[in-house]
Amino acid sequence: MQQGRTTISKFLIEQLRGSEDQSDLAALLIDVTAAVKAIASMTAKGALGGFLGSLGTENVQGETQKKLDVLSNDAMIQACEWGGLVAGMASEEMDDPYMLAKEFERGPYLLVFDPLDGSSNIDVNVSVGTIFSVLRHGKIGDPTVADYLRPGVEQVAAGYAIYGPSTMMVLTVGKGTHGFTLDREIGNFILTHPDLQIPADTAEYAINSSNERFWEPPVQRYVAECKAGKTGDRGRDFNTRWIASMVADVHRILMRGGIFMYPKDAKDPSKPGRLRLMYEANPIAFIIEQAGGAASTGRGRILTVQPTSLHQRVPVMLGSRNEIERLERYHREYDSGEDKPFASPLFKDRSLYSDDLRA
Ligand code: AFP
Repeated sequence: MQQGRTTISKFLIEQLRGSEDQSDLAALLIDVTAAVKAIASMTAKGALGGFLGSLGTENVQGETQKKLDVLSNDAMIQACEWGGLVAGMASEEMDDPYMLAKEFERGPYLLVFDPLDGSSNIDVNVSVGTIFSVLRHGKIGDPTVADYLRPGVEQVAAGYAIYGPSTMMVLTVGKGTHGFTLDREIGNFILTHPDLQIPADTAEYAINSSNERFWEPPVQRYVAECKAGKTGDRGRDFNTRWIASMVADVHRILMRGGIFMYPKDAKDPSKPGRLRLMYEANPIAFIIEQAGGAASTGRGRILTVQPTSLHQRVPVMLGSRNEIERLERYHREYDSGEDKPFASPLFKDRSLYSDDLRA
């Protein structure tokens, strides 16, 4: 299809032509696009829109809610609840799934989303995003929480919007990963990045290094080797980036390769990572795999994790396939006790990670 001319609506209709999801899924994704345009308009107004700052409330994660977190959540609900395409919705900003108003027809899909990812950056004008995931409901009537708890391999669509210098949407319906840029003059998303492919190798890694002492040894080993550069085992120098908006770090990786890590850490042993499985890790993992990359917990594919709760967290390592395979090997060697370099007391002292926290 014509790069620079194909609208997102035409692209979805063509991609889904003949599939069992055909028109309904395209229609739902177009409703999501309408919500994204509304959120893009609010974020672009910044302080002039009165949307900045916090509400003084906390979400189910115990995180301070920004005004735009709630306004973005409302935009997603209002755009998608009335079209007869979803049976229910779940979000980072809502403790329980959203029950449609009784006057609205229930549809075949479940929509799960993080309405404004990276919102701690919104007040400092750094790129933020919206992440969404679509599952089939496959039942009659309103969904229970259990109906949402499906592994990521069952997603029928996933994507994100990034509100940056330009507003883009990147999505997949299981036939590759494709990028669209918002043409504000005509108010439409235009296909600009068809068939995105992540290079298998990279020299750029993204992780919040202030947590280093809390990481498991295989992650410490991997990052230590990157930092050692030419003088170390990798024999080449690495660069690092950390935007603290997952969507922005992931978008960079889709554009030029790289690896993003938010591993399990011992900072709060009750949390197996910071990122949420259902509406951050799973949709992004689907996007990454469809672009030829890999997405792992360190000990297995993210998309095969069986969810046990709506807001559960999971360790996340994703991006250039050869780097993820190396990280998974380091985790296997650590778990089996083979990783001699990390049996040394040096790393035990540096790491607050004790064996009893080993998964
Ligand atoms: P917020 O939405 O609270 O800003 O969190 C963003 C995020 O979930 C993800 O987008 C970032 O990659 C990660 O947290 C940043 O976490 P740190 O602030 O611990 O670096």
